[in-house]
Amino acid sequence: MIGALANTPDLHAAARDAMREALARMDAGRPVLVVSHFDADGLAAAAVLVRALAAAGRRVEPLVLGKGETPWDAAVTERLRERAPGGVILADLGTRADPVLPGCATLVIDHHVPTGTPEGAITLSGNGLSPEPTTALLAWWAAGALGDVGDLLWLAAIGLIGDMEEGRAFPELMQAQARWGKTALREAVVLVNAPGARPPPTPGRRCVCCCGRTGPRRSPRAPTRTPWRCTPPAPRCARRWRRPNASPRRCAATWR
Ligand SMILES: [Mn+2]
Repeated sequence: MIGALANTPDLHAAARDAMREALARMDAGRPVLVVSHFDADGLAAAAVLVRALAAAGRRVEPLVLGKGETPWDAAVTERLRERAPGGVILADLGTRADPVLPGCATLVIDHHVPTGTPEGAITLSGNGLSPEPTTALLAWWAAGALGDVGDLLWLAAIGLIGDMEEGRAFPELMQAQARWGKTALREAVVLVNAPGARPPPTPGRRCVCCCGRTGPRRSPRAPTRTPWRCTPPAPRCARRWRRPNASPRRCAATWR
């Protein structure tokens, strides 16, 4: 095991300490950039971190990476640098030795097999723990340093359910299931991981269907019904198609 959770009797306290130390290293005058994977665990971790940091009065911005992107890609690194963050939190994106933004305070929260120990960063790795906490749960433990995060526990559960193999029992999951309902949490994970889900657009990408170039598009599931229309009418792509009296659905269009 590597990082702040290795050889500690109290994982929760160690995670909170790591968050405190990471924030102390960051420039509080500039936003914390929370960079995350786009799956249920990564999104839930980002949501926990952004909400908890904002509630604690920190400036914070999320950045969800697209499919196939890593923070170590030159193009992604450039996007991170352009944001001029006061610090970076990498959530569920893997654990590597190379710093993403050298000189910028970094907290790595992850549970994948590390390929190295992050240089100059504080690391919360769940890899090697049994049971293995997912990134959203690690983030929730760490966010405890910022105040009461009890109301965000459902997000940790989303990450656990999204990534978890059968039989891994965390008390946090059972608490969340008792409070919000097993079915509701499972359905939320299914929605987040819906087959039509696409990573969010990166700057410069446009959604073909929502930009008016190809006009309204028929639902692939109901090709004979009224065409789906994009609401709001395409000043910015909202990634969702709506029709009257229907719940929002994910846009199945391609990004380019
Ligand atoms: Mn994960």
